[in-house]
Amino acid sequence: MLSQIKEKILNKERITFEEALCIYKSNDLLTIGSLGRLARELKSKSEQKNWVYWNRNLHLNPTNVCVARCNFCAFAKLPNEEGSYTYTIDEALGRIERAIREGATEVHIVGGLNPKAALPYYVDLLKAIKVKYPKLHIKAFTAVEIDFFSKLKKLTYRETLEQLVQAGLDSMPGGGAEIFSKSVRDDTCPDKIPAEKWLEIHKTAHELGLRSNATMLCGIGETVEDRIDHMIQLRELQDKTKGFQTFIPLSCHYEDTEIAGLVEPLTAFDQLKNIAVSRIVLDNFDHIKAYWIQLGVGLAQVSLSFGADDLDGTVQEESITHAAGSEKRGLEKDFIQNLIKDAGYTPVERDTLYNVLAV
Ligand code: V47
Repeated sequence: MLSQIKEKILNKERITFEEALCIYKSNDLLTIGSLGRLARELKSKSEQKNWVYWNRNLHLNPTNVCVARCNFCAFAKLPNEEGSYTYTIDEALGRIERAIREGATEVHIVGGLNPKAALPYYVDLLKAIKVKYPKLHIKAFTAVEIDFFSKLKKLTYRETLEQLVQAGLDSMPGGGAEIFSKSVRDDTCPDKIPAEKWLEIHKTAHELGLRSNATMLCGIGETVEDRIDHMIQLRELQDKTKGFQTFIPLSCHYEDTEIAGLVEPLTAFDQLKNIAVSRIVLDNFDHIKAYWIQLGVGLAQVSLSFGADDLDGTVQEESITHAAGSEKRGLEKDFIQNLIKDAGYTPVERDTLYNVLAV
């Protein structure tokens, strides 16, 4: 069956749900890796077949106060809970300043659903960032936050996004997607918007000319069928809008979470299959990201042979996965470049929109 799938990849034919399931069910990991790599190579222009992208960035999480309760999240706190925080604009700028000194070209901003840090706060923050760092690309807000801001101000998604774009928003990250399956969402993140709304907000962003990413959080009790269904829903929207740049399979970390011990953690096989299957199924996404903060640098490097073409960035700050036990944060640029080179690829520094900054 994997050989038939190879034929389809070579003929650039679309992979079905059943074929994706067949890949997940196989344990022929090296063949699966070669299929992911093949799909990646057939997508790239000849000089780019060997490129792996990275950037200089920081993740800024301005508040951990969150009215939603997700059982996989160790980051969220109640308003007056010990350890809760909300940065002032100056504190946020200070954190960016440190990363700018290391050459950051992108700030990735996401935070908790905090009624005291909603649209007016973020409009001020974005404007302040653009005044101080006009060239810094602001990739910010999950669809879940956009929905929250809209409801508080009784605005449509379009109006909310327009205000943020006017303040300096350049693109959107892919968070908050978790797993689209209703039953898994009900069990793990019942306060979050359903899949249809997540997709509607990204569609609206694309219509406004914003590019965005998409994630899938694995290891929260979902089945492989749920993962494939998630990818196919993204593929369908991408057929319509072409606004997604990158897909990022995320791997749950469990420290200090309610879900710890209730689900089977992902194995290395699972994580590598997520990379390969997403590359094969998401034939209309240009990039698949191996997010080293969650995969670890070793598995992220191996992912490059499974179809991933992006290692994310230096990530000088990050709090969400860190709260759940990841100790990884802040890679030196030379280290990232060597990881890529040692895997046989050419490191390419990019900006957020995949313009090449240095090969
Ligand atoms: O939305 C929450 C996930 C996401 C945990 O767009 C967890 O370029 C693991 O979206 N263990 C935020 N994951 C991260 C994210 C992201 C990361 C890198 C690049 C991009 C991009 C986006 O992290 C959340 C949620 O899905 N998350 N808790 C946890 N315990």
